[in-house]
Formats: sequence, C-alpha cells, structure tokens
Amino acid sequence: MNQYISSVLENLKKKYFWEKEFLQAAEEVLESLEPVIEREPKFQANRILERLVEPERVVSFRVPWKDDRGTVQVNTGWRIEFNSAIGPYKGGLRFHPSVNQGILKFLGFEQIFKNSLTGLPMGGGKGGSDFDPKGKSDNEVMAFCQSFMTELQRHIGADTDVPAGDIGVGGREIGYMFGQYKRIKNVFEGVLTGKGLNWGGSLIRPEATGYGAVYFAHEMLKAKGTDFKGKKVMISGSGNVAQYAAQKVNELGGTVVSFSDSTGSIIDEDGISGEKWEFVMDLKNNKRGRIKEYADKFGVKYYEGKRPWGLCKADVALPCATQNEISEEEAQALVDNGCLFVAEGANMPSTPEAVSVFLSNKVAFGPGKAVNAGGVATSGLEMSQNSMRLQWASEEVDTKLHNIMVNIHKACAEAADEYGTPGNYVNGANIAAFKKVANAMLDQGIV
Ligand code: NDP
Ligand code: 2IT
Repeated sequence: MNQYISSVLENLKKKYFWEKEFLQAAEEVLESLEPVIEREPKFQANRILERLVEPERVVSFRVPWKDDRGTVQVNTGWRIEFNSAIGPYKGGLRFHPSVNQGILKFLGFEQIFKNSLTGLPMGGGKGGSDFDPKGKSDNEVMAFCQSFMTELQRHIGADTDVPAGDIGVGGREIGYMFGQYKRIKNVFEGVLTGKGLNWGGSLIRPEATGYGAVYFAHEMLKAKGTDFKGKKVMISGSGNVAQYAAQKVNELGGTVVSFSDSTGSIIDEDGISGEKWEFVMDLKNNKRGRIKEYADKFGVKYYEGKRPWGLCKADVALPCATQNEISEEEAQALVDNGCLFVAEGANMPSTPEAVSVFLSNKVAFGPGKAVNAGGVATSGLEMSQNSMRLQWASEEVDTKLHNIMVNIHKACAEAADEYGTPGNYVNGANIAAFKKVANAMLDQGIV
C-alpha cells in the first residue's frame, strides 16, 4: 500500500482503536484512493486524508426522559458533523441499542462520499442514540424525541445541518422531533427531511432508498446485458429500505424470495408481492411485529436467528438491514448458490472478507455509498422544495431520483475505468466521491 495512506491509517488505528466500524470504513475508502493519491501529489501535500478522517465536530449529550411508569430513563445522543466542504452537514439519525460513537463515525464518514456522489450540495453527517424504540409506547417515543431535540436543536438548522431517518427513525420519530424543533426555535424550516407530506415532506422520500437501490442494481444488470425479469432476488431486513426495494423489484419483473429482521428470516420462493407485500407493510409499519408472523400466516419456512444468505438459490442479493450482516462464509454461500449481483441497500452490510469473496468470484458488487444514495439524494430534493416553498409531483421526483442513480452508476463505472480497475464499483465510488470533496477542501484553505 502507498506509504502516505498506510501511515494515515496506522495513526487512525492507534488513536481510535476501539472504533472498529469506523476503522473498517476508513480503511476501505483510503485503500482504494491509492491511484488518485499517487497521481495528484497536492492531496498529500495538503494533508487532505488526515483532515478527511477527523470529524469537523462531534457533539454528544445526555437525553433524560420519563417512561410510562414515571421512571426516569437516560440515553446518550450524538451528532457527528463530519465534513461540510460541499454543503451543510446531511445524514440520518439512528435509534438502536447498538449505537455508539464509532458506529456513528463510520456512518458519517460514508455519508461524506455518498452525498458527494449524488451531485447535490450536501456535506456529511450522522447522529442518533442508543435508545431502543422497540416495545416503547408512542408516548414514550415522543418523550424521548422531544428530549433528544431539546439539545440537538442548538447544533442544527436548514443551512447548517439537516438530519433525517435511519434505523429506528421513521415518519413518527421525524414528526415528534420536527414539532419540538419548531416549538423551541419558532421557525418552520426544512431542518429535517423525511417529513410528512402535508408539512413539508417530499413525495417519494419514503420510497427513495429502496427504489434508488433497485435503479442502481438495474444499471449493474444492464451493464452485463441483462435485467430483473425472471431473476430471484434475496432481500434482508424488512424495514423502510427492504420494503420499497421489494416493491420496485416486483415492478421490474423479479421475484423477491426473502425478508428478515433481527430475530430471523423467512424464505418464500413463490415471491413476496401483492397481498403478501401489503402484509409485511402493515406488520412492520403499523403493528411493529416480527417477520416470523409472515411464516405463520403464509405457511412458509422461518429460520430463527439466521440471515437469509444461502438459504435458497438467488441471482441477486440486496442486503437492506444493517452493517456487517454478510460474513465471508455467507458470501461464499451466495456465490455457491449462483448469485451474480450484490447491491448494498444498507450501509456496509458486507464484511471486508465478504467483499473479497464477491470480487474474486467476479460477482458484480455495488457498495452501499453508491447503491443506497437515492435516499439522501431525495432528501436533497426535499431541501430544494422546502427552500422554494413548493412541492413537486411524485413523477417529477421519481424521474429526478432515477436520473441521479443512473448518473452515480456512470460516475462509478467511469472512475473505475480511468484509474485502472474496470468493473470495480468500490474503487469507482470512492475515487469519484473523494475527488469532489478533496478539491473543495483545497479551494477553501486550511479550515
Ligand atoms: P428500519 O429501521 O426501517 O429497518 C431496519 C431493518 O433491519 C429491520 O428489519 C431490522 O429488524 C433490521 N435490523 C436492524 N438492525 C439489525 C441488526 N443489528 N441485526 C439484524 N437485523 C437488523 O431501517 P432502514 O430500512 O431505514 O435502514 C436499513 C439500512 O439501510 C441501514 O443500514 C441504514 O443505515 C441504511 N440506509 C437507510 C436509508 C434510509 O433512507 N432509511 C438511506 C440509506 C441507507 P428489526 O425490525 O428486528 O429491528
Ligand atoms: O444512510 C443514509 O443515507 C440515510 N439514512 C439517509 C440520510 C438522509 O439525510 O436522507
């Protein structure tokens, strides 16, 4: 590896040795920047990599709230304002018991590059809390969201930092947080995206990450002379991204054969569409139930504690749950079962070992920062609509989203070609994204 890159990584590992996911994300990006760093010495001369891996600001705070029994609960909240070279900080909020600063730094770091790929003016940020919305009443979720926003409001704003949803944060949570922000600040502004459609939200934002992931995957299939018709598609997760990815796969003629959640997976080789898809939407978004109930209702197999990889044959895999959900062995099982395309709807769902298995077996592999960029891209479109005080029709937003995904695919493929690794979307995405941010940092001096 290039000496400058390896010394930056070594120092980072010494300084933040416990932030495993952040180090994993940083290593993946920096490794693929080797040809750019060697071709353009200005980046090393200006210490761009050292500056890029250090967040501009990390805010962490106490979130006290009262549960329904009147007991005081205390959680931790964070906002990582990672990089604002190309626009206000932008990125989601995750509420999940596993959340810690290292996980949010990995997500914030990825977000810098993802947002750059969208072509829209958005910097990178991420935040969240170790609060677990599962099993909480609406009243408890509201109490938590209000307390969380009471502190977060000091740090964000429509032109400063614009959070959105992620795992555990959907329309309900965005609503409670927006209400509290407006109440404290007395301004109605586009400070959050993923808002309700009658109070500033964009049409297609709920669908955008899943649709965008499938638009990107479709470009990957087209590049190999094929499409979704007749393809078996394995999807993990059953939340926002998984749900709309499944809907779009069905629309394009593919068959969705799996869903999962944190307790297990279901396999339905007849396909999850129509009333079966509606059942999942109701189960997960209204009843907030477990995916096992799908197996009970439709008489298919349920695999307790298992992820779907390798449980049946599939041509395409769309991991849409969480980070590091495909191990080396699971990647091999996918390959052995004939999988030729993997497109990451989630952020960093494949371990580095899994990515190696895919690349060495000539599986076309689309990394999350490119594949799932449609969500934040449509958030960017929501910000534009808010600034103009307009709401575009859904066809207009969907067409813009589709064009953005086609352009991201093209930018990744072209950068991969230009820097000597044709077909490698990992290198292509990292290089194309990095150049835009790094040049903006150079233009703006030592800040
Ligand atoms: P949701 O909370 O709507 O759904 C998450 C899904 O993943 C659920 O099925 C959940 O199961 C499962 N899951 C979460 N954590 C784990 C875990 N530790 N182990 C196993 N399963 C888990 O989140 P989203 O659909 O919004 O997010 C899914 C992924 O997509 C995340 O990686 C997120 O960062 C990424 N993403 C989301 C975007 C968006 O716009 N929402 C944009 C770009 C990326 P259970 O119900 O049991 O918790
Ligand atoms: O990971 C992501 O890109 C998101 N969770 C969406 C971020 C956003 O600001 O819409």
